[in-house]
Amino acid sequence: MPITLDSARGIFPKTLSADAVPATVARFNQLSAEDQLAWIWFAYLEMGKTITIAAPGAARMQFAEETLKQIRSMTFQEQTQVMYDLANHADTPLCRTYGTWSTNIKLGFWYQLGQWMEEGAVAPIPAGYELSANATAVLDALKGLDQGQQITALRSSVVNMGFEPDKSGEYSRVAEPAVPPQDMAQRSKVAIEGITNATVLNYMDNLNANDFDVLIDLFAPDGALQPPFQRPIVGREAILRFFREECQDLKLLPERGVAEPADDGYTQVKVTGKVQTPWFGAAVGMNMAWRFLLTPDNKIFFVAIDLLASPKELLNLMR
Ligand code: ECH
Ligand code: GLY
Ligand code: GLY
Ligand code: GLY
Repeated sequence: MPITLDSARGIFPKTLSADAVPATVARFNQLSAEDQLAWIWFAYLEMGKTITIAAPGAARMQFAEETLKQIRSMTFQEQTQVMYDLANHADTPLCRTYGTWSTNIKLGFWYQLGQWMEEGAVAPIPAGYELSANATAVLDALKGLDQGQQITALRSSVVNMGFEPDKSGEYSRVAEPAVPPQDMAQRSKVAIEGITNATVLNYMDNLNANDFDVLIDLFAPDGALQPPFQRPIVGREAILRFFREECQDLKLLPERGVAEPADDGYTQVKVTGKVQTPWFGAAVGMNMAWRFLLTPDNKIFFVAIDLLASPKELLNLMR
């Protein structure tokens, strides 16, 4: 059977990903805008008991600054309306601006609003707001997930807000500037039990070093990368843009893996381990798998990154 993107997506089918995350997000999406905002607020307070979000860097905040200033100068009623509009995906200028921002700018924007809500400079979620029964049930579901899954669900609720521009037409995306790759002298090398494949090791090391130009050379021209719960991103150009916009300062801590021959001289490799995001640092270790399909000349034809259902999955290297 010739290898295709579709067949590649099915390698290591026994990998159990955290389906509870999209399930929770789907239930969240059914809630009213009012409930959604209060739900996020309560989820955020709950999480804040055990972990803190790192303040976003200035490079990131400058893009949201104008919008934030504008919101800060509004009345409480207007501020509340803006938040409802964002949750409702309303077609307003502000919701359109939000839609052009990268994930990290969106998160930084809400981080700032959250601070201001706590300080009383921005309209708070009304004290004593009572979540609907549905929203309470979805919040309970969230509390039952592990922390990596909780922050993933929280992030997607933020990413989905605003007015999504038509990505086929003219549309200017706004992302923070790329950081320079880490100094050679400061780089460390991963060691993965059971794996000696140079492409896989270089993938981890170059992503950890923010060395995206070298990283992208590991991919075949028609290669694809599938982030957790998303469709594959296809082709070097699109993958490189994703790395620059969304993948700065990640920490990949792969632990073990298995490599096996596949059809047509390809090799399939599964690696499991932890990943840390700069937003939470070492406080949250997400349980992840990487499923690679490598061409006969050892280029990445496909890699899927999965958020795992449980820590037990870290030991599952079965086909
Ligand atoms: C308040 C109330 C009103 C409404 C809102 C509020 C604010 C909410 C805030 C939420 C902040 C949430 C944050 C979440 C961050 C989550 C980050 C995650 C990162 C995961 C990254 C992974 C990377 C994996 C990858 C690997 C690869 O090999 C290739 C690339 C890639 C409360 C005011 C909204 C402030 C900060 C989950 C898994 C390993 C695929 C990227
Ligand atoms: N401290 C979160 C970030 O800037 O990525
Ligand atoms: N935006 C995909 C991920 O970081 O998981
Ligand atoms: N989405 C990349 C990060 O967690 O910062």
